[in-house]
Amino acid sequence: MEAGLPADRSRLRRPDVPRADTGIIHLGLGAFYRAHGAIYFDEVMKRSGGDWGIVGVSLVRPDQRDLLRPQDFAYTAVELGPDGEKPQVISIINDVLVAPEDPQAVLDAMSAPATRIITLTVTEKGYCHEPSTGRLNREHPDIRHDLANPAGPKSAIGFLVRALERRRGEETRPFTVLCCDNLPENGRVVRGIVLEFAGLVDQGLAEWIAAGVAFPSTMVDRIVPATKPEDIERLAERTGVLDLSPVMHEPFRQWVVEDKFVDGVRPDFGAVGVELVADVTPYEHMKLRCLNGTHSSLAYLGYLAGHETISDTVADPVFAAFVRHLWGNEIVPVLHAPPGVDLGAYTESLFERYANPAIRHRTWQIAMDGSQKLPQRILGTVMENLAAGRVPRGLILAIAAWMRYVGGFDEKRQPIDVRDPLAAELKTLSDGGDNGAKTVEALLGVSTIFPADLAGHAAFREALVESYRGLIEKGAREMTKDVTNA
Ligand code: CS2
Repeated sequence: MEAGLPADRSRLRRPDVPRADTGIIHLGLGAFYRAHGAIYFDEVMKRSGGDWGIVGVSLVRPDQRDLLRPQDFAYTAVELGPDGEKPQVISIINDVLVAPEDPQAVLDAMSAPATRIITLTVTEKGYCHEPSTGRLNREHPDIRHDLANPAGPKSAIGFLVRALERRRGEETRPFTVLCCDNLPENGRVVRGIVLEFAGLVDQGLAEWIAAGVAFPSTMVDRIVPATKPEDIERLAERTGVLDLSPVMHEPFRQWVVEDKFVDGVRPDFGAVGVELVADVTPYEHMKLRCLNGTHSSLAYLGYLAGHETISDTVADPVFAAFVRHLWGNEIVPVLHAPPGVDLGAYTESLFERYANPAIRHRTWQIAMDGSQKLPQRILGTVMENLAAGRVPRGLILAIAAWMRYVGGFDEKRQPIDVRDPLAAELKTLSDGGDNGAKTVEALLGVSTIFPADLAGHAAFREALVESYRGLIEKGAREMTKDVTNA
């Protein structure tokens, strides 16, 4: 792939852009953060200044550090819009640490007095919690490890608590924990998980954290498909500089942040369009349910129907009608709109974002980690419909499609590469079933996903079994069509 491409990667960082001192340590340096939070911080620095440079931390693999270091941690963010591609170089990252290689260096960086904010994108599963309850999973291997090894944590939660423990010991002010993952009321949930872990270490520490650490909730939004080898080549041909780790993103972005920071210290968010609000909950619900809920629904059904990307899926009229049905009949009726937001216009703009053909966002990518995503994206909406006396058949079909997906074979009996922390358990449950009521029952028994009152709801179970059987007998596309014809 590199043959014939310009090789001087150090030319990416422009010498005339001043380097910001580090004020932020970011845990979980994936493409989403580099195409969202990091760009906002880069703009804040250019507009208003401040010590908001970022040290990224990879919690698992060294790949990002190895790719970014020869580029002096600069990279290109490419906007994929209707008028073509717009690349810009982002140079807000000062260094990348790899936690398993040197956990002490990560704790040192997090404990430094200059560090004021820890941002996180560790994905849903990275919080080592139970998605159905939001509580710490004390049996999680990384949590057990981190409780036993204070000097060398593995999990984000372990790093947060041990760094705060050190700051308390050294009488350094605490930092703000800014969660940028798609969890509901993400600040409140992460606070609960951190306090539970801290309480297992030292009750006094838990009290100190409860009193002094801020965990603002946030709503983050930007569609960022995984970078493909052809993206790298195209970009290099266009710019004449080889960037081995660019990020691709849609034009749209949104960041809503609860204005609650330790000592009021935060970047000048207002200058770059971050919305600062007193209560993020209605924004989070809107985004998680309207966007992520339909994303996951389209991902499972679209994948089973043979569609590679979200834009391919909504180009199919059956799925276009289906997603509009989900918004209009199942999701929006149980939502409270944030102040001044028209949900009809919001969902219509989501449709346009999905349809953007420049964004090759694979259904397989979105289908990952369903066990960690379903509760906040889909199950809450389903429960609220049931409570209002309605059976939301479209979302129930999406849950059935997830059940079919984790069984590991598509409609042509081809194996599916199911990526999920519970993949093995889900496969065993699925294999032990009868491709009907028993399979559904076995999967509904996974209590970290399905709350007992939902799993036991008669009308829900009945509709789910019917959908699941229908997927096997008629296939995803026919079943999807049935929902909107009903
Ligand atoms: C997607 C999200 O992969 C997924 O699960 O639903 O990453 C989605 O693209 C973002 O949340 C959009 O803001």
